[in-house]
Amino acid sequence: MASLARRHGPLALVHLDAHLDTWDTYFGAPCTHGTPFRRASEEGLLVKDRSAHVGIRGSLFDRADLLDDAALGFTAVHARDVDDIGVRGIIERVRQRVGEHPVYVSVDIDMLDPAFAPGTGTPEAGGLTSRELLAVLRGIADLPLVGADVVEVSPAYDHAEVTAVAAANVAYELVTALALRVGARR
Ligand SMILES: [Mn+2]
Repeated sequence: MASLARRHGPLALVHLDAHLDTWDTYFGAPCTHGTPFRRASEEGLLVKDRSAHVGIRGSLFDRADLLDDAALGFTAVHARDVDDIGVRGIIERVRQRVGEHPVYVSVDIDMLDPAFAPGTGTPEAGGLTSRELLAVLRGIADLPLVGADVVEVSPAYDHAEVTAVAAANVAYELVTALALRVGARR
């Protein structure tokens, strides 16, 4: 993200995850898989008020977690919101949030329900289906995507490659969306 922000300026972030990942410290440490977007925000890599989490349902450790997150400039589409607004509503909220800003998409595979992604380190019940996630990614594929990642796939906990299949399809959607942008710049 740092190198992309040097090239494009501060980025919008679409962060699909069960967890906020904006804690100040996680188990006492400042640089962990629970803190990357707090650090990115502090380093000026994110444009304020253009970032969104999608799929949030993880444990809160402190009364201030959600307030701190909002103060960093995030909005959160919670997993249970899907029941009310559907995939179309998620896409709409993300698109309004990002606008025309260069955007980075980070997919933590644990945003999916453990039924669709059992192979991950911090599974949380009540997540999205892989069909819903792929539809969200397809629905934002024409945003000005400059970079993306898929994280937290843990083969040791996977069964019948369920998680690997989901993650591979997520990566495919992201790579094709990036290819769209490269094609558009030509
Ligand atoms: Mn997570």
